[in-house]
Amino acid sequence: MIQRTNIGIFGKVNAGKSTLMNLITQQVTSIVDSTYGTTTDIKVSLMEIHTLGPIKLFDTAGIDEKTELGLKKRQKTIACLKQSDLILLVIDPNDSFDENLEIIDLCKKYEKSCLLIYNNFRNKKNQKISKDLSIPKIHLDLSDKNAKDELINFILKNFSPSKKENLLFPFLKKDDIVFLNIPMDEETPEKRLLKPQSFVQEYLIRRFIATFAYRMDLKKARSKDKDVQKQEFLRFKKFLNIFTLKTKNNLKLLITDSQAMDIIHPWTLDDKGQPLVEITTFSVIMAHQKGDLSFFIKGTEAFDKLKKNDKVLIAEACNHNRIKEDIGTFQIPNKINNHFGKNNIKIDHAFGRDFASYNLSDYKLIIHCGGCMLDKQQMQSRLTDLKNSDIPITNYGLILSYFQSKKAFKRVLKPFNYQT
Ligand SMILES: Nc1nc2c(ncn2[C@@H]2O[C@H](COP(=O)(O)OP(=O)(O)OP(=O)(O)O)[C@@H](O)[C@H]2O)c(=O)[nH]1
Ligand code: SF4
Ligand SMILES: [Mg+2]
Repeated sequence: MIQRTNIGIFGKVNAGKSTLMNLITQQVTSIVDSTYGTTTDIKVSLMEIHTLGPIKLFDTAGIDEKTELGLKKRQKTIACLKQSDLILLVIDPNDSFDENLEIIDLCKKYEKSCLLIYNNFRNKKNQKISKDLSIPKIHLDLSDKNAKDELINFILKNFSPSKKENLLFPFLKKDDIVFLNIPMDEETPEKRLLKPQSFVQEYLIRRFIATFAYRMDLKKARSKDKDVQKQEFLRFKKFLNIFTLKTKNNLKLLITDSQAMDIIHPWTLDDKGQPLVEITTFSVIMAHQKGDLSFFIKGTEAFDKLKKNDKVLIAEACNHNRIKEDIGTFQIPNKINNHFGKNNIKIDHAFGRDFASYNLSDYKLIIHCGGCMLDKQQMQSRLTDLKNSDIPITNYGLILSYFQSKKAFKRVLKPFNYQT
């Protein structure tokens, strides 16, 4: 998962936004045309800028198109602004400035860095420059390919991306061992691990922390046939014992797929009910890395406050293949129905990237997937909207541990020093 700096190009219709996109990418990435409202959807380009590192560049539609289609474009543009770290506001100095103030206000509201790019291409003599906004600005002819260097230098001089990164496992050190429990089913893609699994494994190995990857057979582990279940338990124990009995204390953490919490929690307790090893889940790690774990914890506790006829939204950030016993469409709804009685809680689903278009204030709780397909900025932008509206959110790893027991919930948070 490359952490990119997201740079969004915004402005009024026809200000030259797509021309700027093409200047930065040095190719025809976006269509440039004098037709009003040429760019309809967000255009994305991934690239590397020397000293800025990997970036994700967005070209957006103008915010001032007053048609019905224009309002739809505008919604997407504002959603994109929330996911951007830096806003390049393209201004046609011969056009009225007022609508640009809205973008500047949004930058302030969402604490985004903003730079003004005056596009000097029409009727240079009559150019009006807006009052001093104390925002760094530059004047360029964006259709001049040579303007790129000047532009990049201007960006580098006035913007430094946040390099703040959550240290994921501050409690782990070189030569510690981490057990990864990766049950696979029909939803598991061919030829690769799921993103959080490969990300965590790579992250650990890079830091000289050894990983042991294990595939649990969940069907056998949950089998009603006691012999089948016992065999699977003994198989798991055989591997767990390698680290907990012999090397003693080198096994510092077991990370499991959230849906196996019902097995992993009891199977990693000793005869006296004491943990043999600390455990957490891949989705809890995702919440810690991209989100705000304390906000998710608070959200999880909102589950107990749900009442009859309340609405819950189960949100998944992608549209993957769903099997019969899928977590979001089967396992979690089942647990909710078992807890509150069938259909007492209304459950809706949101699949894909279009989270903001749901009427989020209708929901008393959002249960989100691990969000592995979202970058940090996208997840943060979802959380900002929810925080502003005081809507609780939890995620699959947290809620499945919570369903298991308060003790299991505490266990998955303990490695991160969170108390509940
Ligand atoms: N000569 C010159 N023409 C420009 C420049 N920037 C934009 N134009 C012209 O202005 C028109 C609109 O440019 P775009 O880059 O498509 O503007 P936009 O802001 O992306 O417009 P929408 O996508 O419709 O909102 C085109 O006809 C461009 O050729 C410039 O720097 N120099
Ligand atoms: S984005 Fe969400 S639903 Fe899709 S694979 Fe990642 S965790 Fe699962
Ligand atoms: Mg455009």
